[in-house]
Amino acid sequence: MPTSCGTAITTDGPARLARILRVLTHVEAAASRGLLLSVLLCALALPAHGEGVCGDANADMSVNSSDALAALETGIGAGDCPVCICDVDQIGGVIATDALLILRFGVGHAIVLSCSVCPNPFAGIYMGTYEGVVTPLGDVDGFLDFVVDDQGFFTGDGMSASGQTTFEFDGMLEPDGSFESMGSLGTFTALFSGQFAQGSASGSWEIEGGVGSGTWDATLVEP
Ligand SMILES: [Ca+2]
Repeated sequence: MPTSCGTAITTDGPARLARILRVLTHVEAAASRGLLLSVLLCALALPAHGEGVCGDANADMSVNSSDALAALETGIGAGDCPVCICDVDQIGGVIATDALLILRFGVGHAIVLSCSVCPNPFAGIYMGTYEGVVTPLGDVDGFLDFVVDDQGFFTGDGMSASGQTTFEFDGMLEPDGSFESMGSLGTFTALFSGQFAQGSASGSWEIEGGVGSGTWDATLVEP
């Protein structure tokens, strides 16, 4: 096979090459097939170059031939790399062109990858409950609901069935779905903290001065 790289293929080359060839048989344009194969062979032989989220299909903080292959597989319906990661020219969705751009970037070509912003993975509408103890109110419990937007900003409130207590809180999620945010419980200032997971969230709350604390949990009801 023609390649201008002039260096040996890496140790996992044969298995990856077999996968690449299987994928390439599905790419329709012969010209694109030859070009892609040539660049893929180079990518197998050269060290990874570059870091970043855009183009990093496997989220290992390096953009290389593995990511190009994931984009290529996605382009033919055999993979699931998100548009916001693998559509690196923001044209036409994830297609073979994106795989080629990722490859070129990965082997050090002067290419700028351009991705759209990925929606926050925890975005949606949540509903749940809270409970705890507040001095001098005693036991408190009730319902809460909140919304997380595509950027990870959340806002919500809660209220007991009797109207005895009310929550107000908002803030921004960390990339891992955790947060700490100041809010209010009735006339008190309270610190809310929590952790989002797939389809649910839970955490705790504590009123300034230690006069109250408790827990909360919620379930995603509408993505
Ligand atoms: Ca594209």
